Amino acid sequence: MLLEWLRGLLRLLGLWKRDATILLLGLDNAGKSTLLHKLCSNELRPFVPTTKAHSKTFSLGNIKFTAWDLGGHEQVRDLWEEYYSGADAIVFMVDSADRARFGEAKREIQQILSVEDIADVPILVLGNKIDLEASVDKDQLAEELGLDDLEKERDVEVFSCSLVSGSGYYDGFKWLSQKF
Ligand SMILES: Nc1nc2c(ncn2[C@@H]2O[C@H](COP(=O)(O)OP(=O)(O)OP(=O)(O)O)[C@@H](O)[C@H]2O)c(=O)[nH]1
Ligand SMILES: [Mg+2]
Repeated sequence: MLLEWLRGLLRLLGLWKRDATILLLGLDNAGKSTLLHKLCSNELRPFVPTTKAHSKTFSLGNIKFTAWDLGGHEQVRDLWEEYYSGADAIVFMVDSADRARFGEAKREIQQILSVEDIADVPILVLGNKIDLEASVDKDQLAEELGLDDLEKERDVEVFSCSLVSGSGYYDGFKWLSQKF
């Protein structure tokens, strides 16, 4: 309790700094590489599908994030679990306009939620591409992914965002930053 209070005060004064390792997960084409580049350089640029895990570092507020972009193609998803042990948080990205793949995205996030070792790791779910007409809002996305009736203890929050219009993802990271 006292520690929480002290940490809050130090954070307020800008004196509490820390490092956090996060994993960017989600199906291929969700926008993970685009997000990481945007967070590091505030630019939008196209990427070829990620086949090789790579990390980048950026700071938001008082936190220095090291983010692992692992690639979302089915063939490389087996790699994800090798990174779980060092993770402080998971960012799970979903193309919120790609309704045909919600079932596949649900399977993947439910699999992540079933892993005991990361039961305490906060998960930021980003419903990306809300600039597209076909996109669903965060409540519908939560329902589609089976996140609307999670137990209270799970630290999972859904935010809608668009990297193209530049909205929403910062709020998601603000939520995540409070976890450290
Ligand atoms: N309309 C729209 N397109 C986006 C947005 N964010 C990313 N994209 C596009 O989505 C496509 C996939 O983006 P990537 O960042 O390569 O996706 P990824 O999740 O890294 O995919 P993998 O590396 O294959 O796992 C690209 O064509 C991006 O330009 C967005 O907010 N809106
Ligand atoms: Mg990628």
